[in-house]
Amino acid sequence: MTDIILHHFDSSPFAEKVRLALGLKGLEWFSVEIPMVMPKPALTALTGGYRKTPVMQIGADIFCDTQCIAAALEQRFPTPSLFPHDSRGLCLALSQWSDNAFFQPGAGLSMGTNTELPEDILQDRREFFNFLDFSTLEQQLPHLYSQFRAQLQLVETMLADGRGYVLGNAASWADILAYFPIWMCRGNIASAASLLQSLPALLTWEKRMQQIGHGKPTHMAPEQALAIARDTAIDAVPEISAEAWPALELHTAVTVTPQDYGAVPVAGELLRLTQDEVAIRREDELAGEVVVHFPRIGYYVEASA
Ligand SMILES: N[C@@H](CCC(=O)N[C@@H](CS)C(=O)NCC(=O)O)C(=O)O
Repeated sequence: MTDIILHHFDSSPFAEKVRLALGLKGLEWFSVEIPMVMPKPALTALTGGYRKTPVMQIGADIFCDTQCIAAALEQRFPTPSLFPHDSRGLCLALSQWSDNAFFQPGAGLSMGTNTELPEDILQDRREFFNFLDFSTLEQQLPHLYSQFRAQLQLVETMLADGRGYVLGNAASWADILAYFPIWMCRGNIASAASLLQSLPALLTWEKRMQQIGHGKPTHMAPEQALAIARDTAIDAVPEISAEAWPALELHTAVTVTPQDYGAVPVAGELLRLTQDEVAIRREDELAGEVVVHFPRIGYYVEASA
């Protein structure tokens, strides 16, 4: 079973990363729309509590976090590559820049300037985005604009010699990382047009990025995705690498928890622990036996008490 199922919602910038990766690879996929706020019962049945957007499912294997999703897509569908010119390490390292220094001021500006955001979403994100101080958001806006604009300038500089894409002549995960905060800005931040003016190389490249598209999505109901998880055998191969920290045995009961916001621990039995990935096996009433995969970077792995 290699059908790709993406659990996401249209306005999610992190989901846009994965939709573009699917577009870059020209893949067919199934699209399950998830709620923008908690509760998300079908999603958390699959993930064991992880609530962030997006999540990718292939059969009974569930991939959390865009780092992990990019690596899983690349492994299964290597051509065209998300990491051309042997750029895997560079591309994955770049997410520390895009997902934090670039995305976070953009998220603050979205929360602070998009007057169309419904109250339930604002309320949910006030508790969720712990990197923002909502009590002083209004006063922080000029600084957040300055930070976001300075990051846009970095993207302009990356492209200033007229190259087609960040790494040269082929679109890569590096482009997707540099692009997704700009996509968020267009949809959410007041004064987006004036923020984005005077960046000629960025604007030309942005049009190129928009042409990548999203591959070929087909709508799927959440119940169908759960039935697929229940009816499919897990595919993950057990592996504990000798150099992996912490030193834990296969099948140890563990929790995996994001280090940053949305830090809900997911409990299960350790199935994979490498430098790239931690994967745990769990049983769920609705989803059956599943393996939930996370990236290694940015996640706590702890033996359950
Ligand atoms: N590190 C995660 C971050 C994902 C993230 O923050 N997603 C936002 C949406 S764009 C989110 O989860 N928002 C709250 C929600 O969807 O419930 C990743 O790379 O996938």
